[in-house]
Amino acid sequence: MRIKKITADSMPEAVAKVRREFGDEAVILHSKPVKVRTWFGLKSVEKLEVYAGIDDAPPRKKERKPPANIVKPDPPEEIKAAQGPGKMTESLPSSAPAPFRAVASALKAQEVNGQVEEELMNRFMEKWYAEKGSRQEAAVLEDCIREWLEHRHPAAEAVPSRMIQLVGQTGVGKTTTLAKLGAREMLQRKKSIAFFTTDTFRMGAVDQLNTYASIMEAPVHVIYDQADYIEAVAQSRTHDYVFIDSAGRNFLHEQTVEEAQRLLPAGEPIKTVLVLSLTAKYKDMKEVAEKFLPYISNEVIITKTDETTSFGALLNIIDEFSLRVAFVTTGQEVPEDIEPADNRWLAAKIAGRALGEK
Ligand SMILES: Nc1nc2c(ncn2[C@@H]2O[C@H](COP(=O)(O)OP(=O)(O)O)[C@@H](O)[C@H]2O)c(=O)[nH]1
Ligand SMILES: [Mg+2]
Repeated sequence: MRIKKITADSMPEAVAKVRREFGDEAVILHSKPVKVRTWFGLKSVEKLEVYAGIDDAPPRKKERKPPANIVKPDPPEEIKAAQGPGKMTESLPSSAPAPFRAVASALKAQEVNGQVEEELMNRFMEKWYAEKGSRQEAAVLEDCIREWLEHRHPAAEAVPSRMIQLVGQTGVGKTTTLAKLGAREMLQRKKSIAFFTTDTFRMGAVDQLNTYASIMEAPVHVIYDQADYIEAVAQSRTHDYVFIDSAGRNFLHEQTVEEAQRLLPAGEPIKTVLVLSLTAKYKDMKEVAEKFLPYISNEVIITKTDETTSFGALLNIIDEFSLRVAFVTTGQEVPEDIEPADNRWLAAKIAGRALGEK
C-alpha cells in the first residue's frame, strides 16, 4: 500500500477526488481540517486534508470498471465518521491495514489526547508505508513516539538548583521521591544533603522523612513557620543540596520564598517541581497542573509508572503544559526506583504498554 495526501473543501469532494485519482480500491485512512493560506499568504481558509491508502497489490485480471462507475453515489458510513480532529480511531475503516487499526485503538485506550494521537498516527502511517510494513508495529510506534518526544520534549540538562522543593497532591509520592533524589545525590555523587519539611499536618509525615534521613545521616528541619524556615536555611548554607518536602496544601508560597531568598547567596533560586502520579485520571492531573503552574519550574516528576498500563497522560502533560519530565519513578523502593526521564526509555515504555507488551 502507498499513502497519498490530498486536500479538498469537503468530505464528499475528497471522496470523489480520491476515487477519481486513485480508483475505488483506495481507502480513506484519516482526515483532518487544516488551514491553507491563499491570496499570497494574506488569507487563510479551512480545508480538509485526507490521507488515502492505495493498494500496491498486482492488478487483478478482472477488467477495470469504466470511469463513470468509479464514484459511488453514497460515501460509506466509515467515511462519514471521518470528519473532525481527534476522531482518529473512528475514522479508520475496517478496510484500513490491521496495524493502523491496532495502533489507533491502542492510542485511544492509552487516552492520548486528540492532537497527540493525530500527530503520532500520521507519523506511524508515513513510516509504516515508507518501510512497506517490514517491522512490528510496536517497533514503528516506538520510533514515532521517540521522534515526537525529541521534537516536543528535547533532552535538556535540568536547571541546576541547590534547593529543590517538591509539590503536589497528598499521596502522589513526594516524600518517597524526595528520599530517592536525596539518596542519589548522596550515594552516587557523594554530596552533602539536608531535608526540610513543611508537612506538619499529616500524622507520621515527619517520621516518614526522618526514617529515610536517618539512614542517610542527613539533617531534617521541620518547618512550622517562617522563623523555622529562615533558621533552617541559615543552617543549611553549606550543604550541597536541600530537598524540601511539602504537604499538598501548604507548600511554601512566593512571599515566604522571597523572604528566605535574602538569606541565600545572591539570586539563588528554589526550584519547585510538581509531582504527578500516573495512576491519576488525566482530567485530575490536568487540574492539579493548572493549579500549581504559577508556582512551579517547568519540571515535573511522574510517579507510580509501575502501577499503570496507561502512559497517555504523560504525553498529554508534555503537549498541553510544555513541562519537562525530569524523572519517572517506578516503584516503592528507595533509592533505586527512580529514572531520569530519557526519551528512548519513555518511548519504549509507552509503545510497549500501548501494544500490550511487557
Ligand atoms: N508503586 C509505587 N508506589 C509509590 C511510588 N512512589 C511512591 N509510592 C508509594 O505511594 C505512597 C505515598 O507516597 P508518599 O511519598 O508518602 O506520598 P506524599 O503524600 O506525596 O508524600 C507510599 O506508599 C509510597 O511507597 C512509585 O513510583 N511506585
Ligand atoms: Mg509526604
